[in-house]
Amino acid sequence: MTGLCNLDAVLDIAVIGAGFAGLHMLDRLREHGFSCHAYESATGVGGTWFWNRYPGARCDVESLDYSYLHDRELYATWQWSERFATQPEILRYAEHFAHRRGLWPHITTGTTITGAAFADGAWTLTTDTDERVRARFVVTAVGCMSAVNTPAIPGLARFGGTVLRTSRWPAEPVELAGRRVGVVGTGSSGIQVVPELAKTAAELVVFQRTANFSVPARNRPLTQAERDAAVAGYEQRVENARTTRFGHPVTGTGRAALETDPAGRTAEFDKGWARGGTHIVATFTDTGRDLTANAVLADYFRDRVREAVHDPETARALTPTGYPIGTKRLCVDDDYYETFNLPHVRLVDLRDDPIQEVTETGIRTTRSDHELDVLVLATGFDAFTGALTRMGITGRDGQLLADTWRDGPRSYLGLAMAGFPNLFTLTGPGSTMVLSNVMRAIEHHVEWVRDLLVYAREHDITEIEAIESAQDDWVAKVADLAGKTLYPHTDSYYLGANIEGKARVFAPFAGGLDAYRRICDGVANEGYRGFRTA
Ligand code: NA7
Repeated sequence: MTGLCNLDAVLDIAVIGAGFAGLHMLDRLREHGFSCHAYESATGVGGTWFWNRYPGARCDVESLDYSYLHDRELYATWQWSERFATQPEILRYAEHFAHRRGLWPHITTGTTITGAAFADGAWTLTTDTDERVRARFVVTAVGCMSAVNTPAIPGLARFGGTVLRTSRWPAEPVELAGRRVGVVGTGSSGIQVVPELAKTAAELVVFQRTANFSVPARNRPLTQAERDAAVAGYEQRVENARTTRFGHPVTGTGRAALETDPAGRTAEFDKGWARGGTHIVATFTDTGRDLTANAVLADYFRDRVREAVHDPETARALTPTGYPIGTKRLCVDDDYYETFNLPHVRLVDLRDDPIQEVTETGIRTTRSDHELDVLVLATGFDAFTGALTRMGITGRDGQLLADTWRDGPRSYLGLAMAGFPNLFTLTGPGSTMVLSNVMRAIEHHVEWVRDLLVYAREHDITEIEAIESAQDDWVAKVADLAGKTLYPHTDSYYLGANIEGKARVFAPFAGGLDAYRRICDGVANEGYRGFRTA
């Protein structure tokens, strides 16, 4: 790893973050001869896959889709071992890419950007190591889910045992044998970590605020025949990235649930349940937009929970109610529900029995004291905006991004902001983000920003900034699309509802990656319509 670059020099481009987006951006910029460098808080590359190394951490997108496509040789040679890859394997993949493309010397790890200010046509970045970096352009690649949410549970600091966060899990092994472990949070991370912790902990207590919908992964090793078929189908996969809503095809019946008889519906859902993974939600065309149709799918899931969990009271508490399925991120699990049949695993339903405080020895709820040695927080993130607003980004006329976004994020295409020239945000709020395969979104954004920077160089453009009115139109479009979905029915991180005091604004572009890509192409083809250049 290198140290910081020569501080008297002004880089063409500074990249913030060395996860999948930052690595790919850095590589593309280097290919085009820009002077560029990436800065990364972690002591290695991989972003979310560096940090979220809790037992059971896996991608909920299938490995053959959660791969870079822009590097054809890599796609043909990397051998994913399982249908849904584990965190260590995905991290190895990121590290391998960095080696393969010679990126390591151009990345400073273990360095957090704590401030970014635009003045006199360039950005000055400050770091937690008291360094300064100057760059004409900045590209943020900080991820959608990287700013950790630590809940304001009274007494948390007083706990005498070990506190672990799924989002900052230690690299060294954690000894849990014989210990009493509590897990707070039952989103994707909680649902993945619980079955693994149950294998070693003496007692496991799961504190659930909201029961989530979860579908079995049906994970298994990939066969060589499957890998070969993926390589043979590479061109089609690239085409799918351009032409499908999620960046990969999702197979359904093409029919509406409400126009299918109940036995036919159940038969189709059974197929989806047996197949595993999230495809089941696309079985019918209407469950994502019609509440009655959605309830049919939700009821199917609820029946599966009641089937899997032996104790009726625990089954009742684990059964999600009160919001449409799919409006919070659908979880993908390995034996999550079955874990609650084990004698040493207990569920505490915080809706009935809320947390009062954390004590020195455990968690006190209204009805009981739960004695614990280890407390695991699987409490999520200040999603989409947190990593950007916490960075101290100051644009034109000293305006702080955190203030500008106080009433919700405002961007043009999710990629740029009025008042913040020469700054581009990969997977920023207002892009498709987690509503598409994020690998496909990353690849789109990286190529698009690369093209824009090449265009700027070719046209001697030194400043480029989103125009306020174009941004207003984009913000209105994102809101309009969200309003046509069921998402606003539910408190979720999509809306910022998981963070106290955060503006409730649906941040992702819900129109699909294919439509989003067409719009971005149109903007570029019209000489970057909606941008002011100088
Ligand atoms: P999520 O999906 O935001 O889940 C966080 C969980 O933590 C969720 O069950 C929350 O309950 C719970 N939570 C948060 N604060 C509290 C407090 N104060 N008390 C009790 N429970 C709390 O984060 P994940 O890390 O699981 O997943 C994030 C993404 O990573 C996921 O969507 C995938 O894309 C990968 P709530 O539902 O808010 O009631």
